[in-house]
Amino acid sequence: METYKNIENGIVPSVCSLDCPDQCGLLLHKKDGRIRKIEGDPNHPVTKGAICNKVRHMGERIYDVKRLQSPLKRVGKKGEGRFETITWKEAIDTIASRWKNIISDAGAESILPYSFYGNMGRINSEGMDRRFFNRLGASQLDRTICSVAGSKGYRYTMGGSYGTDPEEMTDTKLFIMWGINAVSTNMHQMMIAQKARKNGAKIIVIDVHKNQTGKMADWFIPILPGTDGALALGIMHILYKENLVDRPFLEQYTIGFNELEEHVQQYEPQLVSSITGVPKEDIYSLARMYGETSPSMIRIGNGLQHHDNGGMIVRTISCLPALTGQWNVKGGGALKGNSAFLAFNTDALQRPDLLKQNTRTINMNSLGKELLELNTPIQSLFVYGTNPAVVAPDANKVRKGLEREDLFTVVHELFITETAMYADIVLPATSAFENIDFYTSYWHHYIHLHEPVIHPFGESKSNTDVFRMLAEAMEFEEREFKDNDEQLIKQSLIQTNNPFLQHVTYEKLKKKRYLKANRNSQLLDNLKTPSGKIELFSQQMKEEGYPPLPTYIPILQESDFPFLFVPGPNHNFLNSTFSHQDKHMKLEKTPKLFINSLDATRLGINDGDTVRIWNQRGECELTASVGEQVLPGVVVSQGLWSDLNGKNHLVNALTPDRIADMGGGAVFFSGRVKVEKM
Ligand SMILES: Nc1nc2c(c(=O)[nH]1)N[C@H]1C(S)=C(S)[C@@H](COP(=O)(O)OP(=O)(O)OC[C@H]3O[C@@H](n4cnc5c(=O)[nH]c(N)nc54)[C@H](O)[C@@H]3O)O[C@H]1N2
Ligand SMILES: Nc1nc2c(c(=O)[nH]1)N[C@H]1C(S)=C(S)[C@@H](COP(=O)(O)OP(=O)(O)OC[C@H]3O[C@@H](n4cnc5c(=O)[nH]c(N)nc54)[C@H](O)[C@@H]3O)O[C@H]1N2
Ligand code: SF4
Ligand SMILES: [Mo]
Repeated sequence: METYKNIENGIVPSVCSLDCPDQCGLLLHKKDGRIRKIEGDPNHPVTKGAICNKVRHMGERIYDVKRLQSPLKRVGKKGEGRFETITWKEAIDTIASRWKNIISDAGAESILPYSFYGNMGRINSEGMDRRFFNRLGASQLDRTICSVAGSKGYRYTMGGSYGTDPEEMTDTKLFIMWGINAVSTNMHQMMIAQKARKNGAKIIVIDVHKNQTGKMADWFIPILPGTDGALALGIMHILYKENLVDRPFLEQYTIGFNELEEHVQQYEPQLVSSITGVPKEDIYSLARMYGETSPSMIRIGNGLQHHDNGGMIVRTISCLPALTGQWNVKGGGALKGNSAFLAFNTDALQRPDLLKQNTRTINMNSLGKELLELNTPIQSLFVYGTNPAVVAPDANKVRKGLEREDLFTVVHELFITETAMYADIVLPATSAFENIDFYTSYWHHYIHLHEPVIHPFGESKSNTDVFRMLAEAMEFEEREFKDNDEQLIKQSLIQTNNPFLQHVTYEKLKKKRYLKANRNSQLLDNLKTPSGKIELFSQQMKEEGYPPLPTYIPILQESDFPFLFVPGPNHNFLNSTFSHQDKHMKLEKTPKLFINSLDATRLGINDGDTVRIWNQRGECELTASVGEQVLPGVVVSQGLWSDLNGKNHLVNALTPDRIADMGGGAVFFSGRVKVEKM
């Protein structure tokens, strides 16, 4: 069979590699060997032929003239962006010799890999790289920037990232989109909800911003940032009091329901209203609607857990479907993440056994601090699949760290990003279209195999190839570094203990391209909590120093600056990806700051004014959007914009690098700022 990449003219199947829950099946139209058109695979059971605008215009990015073609070395000052082309041999030799010196001087722990999921392909994002850095004995990176606080909170209740199958939600009667901008960030979730709406379902959105999703809701409930835990407890208070709980379910499948009943008595709707800003009557209506409608579904987003108390918020919300017995109803329950259904053999892929010595672990959210303050300094940084100069919190600190003359930085990228501007060596990366890999969604239940659909761009190389080259240059003899990509995938799919994936093999996947996790083994009988039940009371939490019952803990009041600042992602970028493409920038127009008209009037700010927002960490300039989309005292921006164009658009200059209550998570949305007209 002709491989897809060799097909010059025709339609070839692909998968979207971006860090997005939908993980769409794609069809690429090729002409003269180039991708001319990208569309959703109409036969894919979840994608159903629809994809987002961002990826429909992915070609702009793949063939962008700015895309890197060959390795570079720095010739100017750090951050200046002056580079000279070098060969792969010179690049790899330079890295290996610098690392050998660093290791003999200060130990391998002085080297830090820094990566995230710019490409969700498993072998490229967490395969050969993990083997390499384990064998090297480098510092370990705790990859906490995205969803870890909430996932940990959810796990205390449910035992892992197990939720409702989105394909079962077509008959759901109530959707609560809680802290998720699904229209922009999970469009197929919204498509499913809208289809259900045609059969009478209601869509409630609880958010701090009446954004793309809030505007489509049947009922939008604005809430003050970081207070959702209190709202969930207020709902529980009413559910118990009005006997809207499913007692037989609670008795059979949960522990702690009696303790919880007593505990939530303190969360009187009046008190909850004063904390959350949600009127008391609305709390009653919401609780009754939730208690009386079935099937009901809570889609728990990522936004509401980017707070100091984000873990506890998700821990708390995830107790609600148990109270109403919704886990026993088709299309009912909750969905924070579904990755556990597709858990594969990470040990076989990543080989933690190759790590022979004790090494320190560094939280990726503290990058700036760790670059500047560690006693045993990080001497070399290897960045791939992420753009920390823009996406990591407290960005000015990150950049100060990256500026260190004694830091040897390598960046493997498709573009000269803001981070690559600080690199000593830049290596050109293939796009996911150019690679073989497998993909496991964290929302739907499909695992995909992707075969290369185009040839590598210029001299670019995949992550797995780069780490194989580095292994050779570092003289690692183990055969684990000789495994090719196909072998890496096969090893990952040798299942050990995931009952939902036993039927999946490489051969089957190659034949079918995607396969669905098998949910015939019952979730409620296989819960991975210590008790095997849904834990409304968690002894484990108690032992780890948390309140064992869901509890409202406010976010830190970090300063007296008047506004809480919520800088989320936007519709046309994917984090900072696409923020360099003219097409996507034009679609997104300008970076806005949403502010309530009461606040704007008081500050003399009109719609469309340029405003400066600032705090103790930094500042940036945005365009005011005045109205009722946010509550007074809250300002919201959208998008991780580039500042390479000299524009002062770096929102993370203002975000705190504190660590959330659980899992070492990020707290992007718990910072305070001042706003003034320019
Ligand atoms: N178009 C697009 N899609 C994306 C991304 C992107 O950048 N652009 N990023 C991808 C990634 S990596 C992720 S993690 C997901 C994230 O996507 P989502 O899960 O949607 O998370 P966010 O967009 O960060 O935040 C969701 C909502 O939470 C709200 N929010 C903030 N604080 C609070 C709070 O305290 N309470 C409540 N109730 N709401 C709050 C924000 O206003 C926002 O509307 O999207 C993925 N998909
Ligand atoms: N203020 C604020 N900050 C945030 C967030 C927020 O909501 N607000 N969201 C946070 C969240 S949830 C996340 S997940 C992070 C995401 O932040 P990042 O993980 O940094 O995501 P991107 O900005 O998309 O950067 C991914 C980079 O990987 C590169 N890349 C893509 N494919 C490959 C490949 O195959 N190999 C290599 N070597 N490189 C590749 C891309 O070119 C791109 O520059 O941002 C976080 N930062
Ligand atoms: S970014 Fe998300 S919605 Fe867009 S094509 Fe990729 S997986 Fe689908
Ligand atoms: Mo994320």
